[in-house]
Amino acid sequence: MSLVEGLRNGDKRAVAKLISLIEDGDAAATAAIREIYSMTGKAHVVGVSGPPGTGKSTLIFRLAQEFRKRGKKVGIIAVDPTSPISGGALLGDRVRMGDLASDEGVFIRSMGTRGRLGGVSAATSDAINVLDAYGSDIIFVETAGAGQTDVEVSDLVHTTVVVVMPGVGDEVQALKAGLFEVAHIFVVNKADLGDADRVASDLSIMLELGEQGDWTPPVLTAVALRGEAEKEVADFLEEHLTHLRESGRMEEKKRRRAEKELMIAISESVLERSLALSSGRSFMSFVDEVLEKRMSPREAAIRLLEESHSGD
Ligand SMILES: Nc1nc2c(ncn2[C@@H]2O[C@H](COP(=O)(O)OP(=O)(O)OP(=O)(O)O)[C@@H](O)[C@H]2O)c(=O)[nH]1
Ligand SMILES: [Mg+2]
Repeated sequence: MSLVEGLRNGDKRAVAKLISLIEDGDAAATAAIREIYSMTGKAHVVGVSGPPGTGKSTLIFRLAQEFRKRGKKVGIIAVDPTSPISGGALLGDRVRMGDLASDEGVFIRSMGTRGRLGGVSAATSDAINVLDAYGSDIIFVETAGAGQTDVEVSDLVHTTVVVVMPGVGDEVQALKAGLFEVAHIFVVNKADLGDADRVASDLSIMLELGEQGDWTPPVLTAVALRGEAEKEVADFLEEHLTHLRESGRMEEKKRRRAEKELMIAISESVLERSLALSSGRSFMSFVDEVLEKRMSPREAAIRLLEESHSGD
């Protein structure tokens, strides 16, 4: 059975295999994505971001349990750009994961980028599409608070949840890398440990000072560890999805996502092309031209590209 057939039949192993191929940048993944792409676009994609250790994974596990109770099929991807080892952080945590690991209606996976030229955005975008085509109703994408990655991933999701915690100094300052602007729901977690109310009011003040759109992000305090927050967060996730649909913003989001996906694909194709050219037959002779100052690097590059196009 092909991977795509496996995916259609709800085989988790096919999904896992496909995501490994995506991480590697394998051509088989590219072919599979082409086949399944028309089946995507149904899931509610939720980004969960924030500084390291704030309780993002804990909250996601709780939310997954909550959405299972609501009859939804759940996909979870933890994006870890620094780790080449897939299945690390998340899967190592079977205790916190509880019965989710064996639940047929939940797919959990952490992923790195391994050999993927397009990097984390390309791999994440493809993995979202795989879980979408697999039939997930809701997909959580955890990003490790590495600033740029979170913001990039926010273009690929419908709703962004930002999780912070009290006790690390200026918590609000920690969101300056652009995360603050993309958040739809704030969760101040670990309310059992510190002054979550103060952090929540700082966030609320900052929100009031900012530009008011047609969605005002709620600021919730939580103790994800004890499972005291997921119902409320889940309600707001559903509310935001309804808001997107009813306000017409969903169409805008879809267009932005399509733009982002196309840009990611262009960048990756260009990188692949560059790599192919630099290992091609003519490359060394053009290096000689540059070395001997007969051509500028730019001129040599243009000639090299022209030559390769005429050979297409
Ligand atoms: N006291 C307390 N600890 C919590 C709470 N939520 C999570 N933790 C603990 O905080 C630690 C980090 O939680 P994670 O869920 O792994 O946090 P994370 O944001 O996913 O961490 P990274 O993925 O490493 O950035 C774990 O030891 C959790 O058990 C909470 O509400 N209160
Ligand atoms: Mg985590």
